[in-house]
Amino acid sequence: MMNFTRREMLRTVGAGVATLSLTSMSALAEADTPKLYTLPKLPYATDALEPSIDEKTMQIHHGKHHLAYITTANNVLKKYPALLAQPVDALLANIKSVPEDIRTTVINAAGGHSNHSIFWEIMGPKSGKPKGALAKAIDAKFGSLDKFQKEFSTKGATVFGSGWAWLVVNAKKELEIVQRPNQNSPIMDGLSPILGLDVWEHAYFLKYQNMRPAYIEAWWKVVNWDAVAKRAAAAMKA
Ligand code: MN3
Repeated sequence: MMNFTRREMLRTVGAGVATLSLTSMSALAEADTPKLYTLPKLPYATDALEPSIDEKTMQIHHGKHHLAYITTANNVLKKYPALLAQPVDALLANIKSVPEDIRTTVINAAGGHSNHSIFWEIMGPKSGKPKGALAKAIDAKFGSLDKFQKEFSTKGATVFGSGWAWLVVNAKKELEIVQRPNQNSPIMDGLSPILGLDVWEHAYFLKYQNMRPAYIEAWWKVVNWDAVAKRAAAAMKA
């Protein structure tokens, strides 16, 4: 009886120790393993934006270029789990919190991750037109949708070298069109991007070669205005 009880007790204690050590081991593993960025899935098929954006370009742009930004960002940030633990846009909003020796790489790579995540989101096979509050804001600021699109297209066409044109909500909660070189995110300047146009050659070269304006004209047909309106509403509220 004594033996049995003792054995029982030992077994119970043993199980307790095993449970405890498993728990602390996984807690340790969690603390040691930084939460890495992952490639977001496209919200549509790679051929869904044809003919404006060809499937091959989408496959390479999303599967290779965007992934490369994520890999670089993870490699340089994995030593800083606290920085990686925040959403990428929060990191960019507070870019000065990033150590100086890795800041340029983070601006390029985490910026590239954020920019492309927005880019996939604001495109889609169903384009439509801006509605409601967004339509009103565009008319109030630019005169009409047509005038806005002309101005935005010009901004996109005239980015020198690689970069982006953005429609942002600024600190005064007004719409504004801005250009940014490379992968510099407007979020770093306190702006909320609601529509972004990638004018790096990798975004259009296979189909349009050097004809960036033709790419921009076709791109308007795949802007998902409902997604832009959602971002606008969130930015106006923030
Ligand atoms: Mn790109």
